[in-house]
Amino acid sequence: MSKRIEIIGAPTAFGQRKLGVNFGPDALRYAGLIERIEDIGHEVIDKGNVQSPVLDMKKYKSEQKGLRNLEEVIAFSNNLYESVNETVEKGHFPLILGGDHSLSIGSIAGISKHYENLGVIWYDAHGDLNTLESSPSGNIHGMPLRALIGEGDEALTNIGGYKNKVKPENVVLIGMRDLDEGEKKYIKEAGILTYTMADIDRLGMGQVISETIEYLKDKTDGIHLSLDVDALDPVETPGTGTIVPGGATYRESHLAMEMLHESKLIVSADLVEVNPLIDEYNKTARLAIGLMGSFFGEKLL
Ligand code: EXY
Ligand code: MN
Ligand code: MN
Ligand code: MN
Repeated sequence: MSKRIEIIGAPTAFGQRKLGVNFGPDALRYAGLIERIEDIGHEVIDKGNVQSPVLDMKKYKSEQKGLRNLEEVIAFSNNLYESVNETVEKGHFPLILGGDHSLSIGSIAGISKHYENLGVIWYDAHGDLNTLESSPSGNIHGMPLRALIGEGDEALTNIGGYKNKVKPENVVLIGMRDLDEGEKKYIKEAGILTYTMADIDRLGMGQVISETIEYLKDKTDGIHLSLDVDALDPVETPGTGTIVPGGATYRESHLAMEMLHESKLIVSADLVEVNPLIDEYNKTARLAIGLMGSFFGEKLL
């Protein structure tokens, strides 16, 4: 079945310290994302990039206490929330291109408003479950999922004018291999279904995704995919700011995307942390659009 997909560029770098991730949306467009999805038979509307607050380079490079670039992250999140909300209201499929992972605070705020029980698949090397207290860095891209669950800075948890966007029992973490101590503790306390890379090694990606779908399908009314390219091994996706060796392979990730497509349960997606300034000739964006091909139903034969 063909979809109407709205591409929303989310050019933010405020959630971390490596400038260039804000060019991710154009790197993905330049690599041919839109043509790739259109060739499958979908209608694609590119809404362009969401307005970003001004980036003051001196401030961006400075040491900051507390949550880094908090005001900018809030302003950006509000803008993204508005755009995503409008797309979902129209009944179109939002595909949000990042940008660092702090953008999910705004994107999922715009989606979850329309669902009682949004499921979230967080495909990432990291849990992104820190609060300021547990964060080793102050970087907000390490915190979005916790904020969406309703914990952390009030302004971040209340983007869109409501709180508790995602329930921990509706979240599945896949690809984990760099969790901070506070995140490990929280995952256990909250009982979040988690597949580490060790689990993927043992079970295989096919089993991991089948179990994920089985776990979410009856208790959720739609599932959002948040795809951080650092979930993949840095050999495949070197152009991203927080690489961790030992990640998911290209083929494992394709299998995951194919199975999510076949499930027909996915209602929205973020593709984040593509940073062309630290990439090898846009390799990461090119790989990511291949994954989007599988995700939107491309067939090899
Ligand atoms: N856990 C670390 C931190 O909070 O600083 C690293 C977070 C990286 C987040 C990346 C995008 O997924
Ligand atoms: Mn992430
Ligand atoms: Mn990550
Ligand atoms: Mn770490």
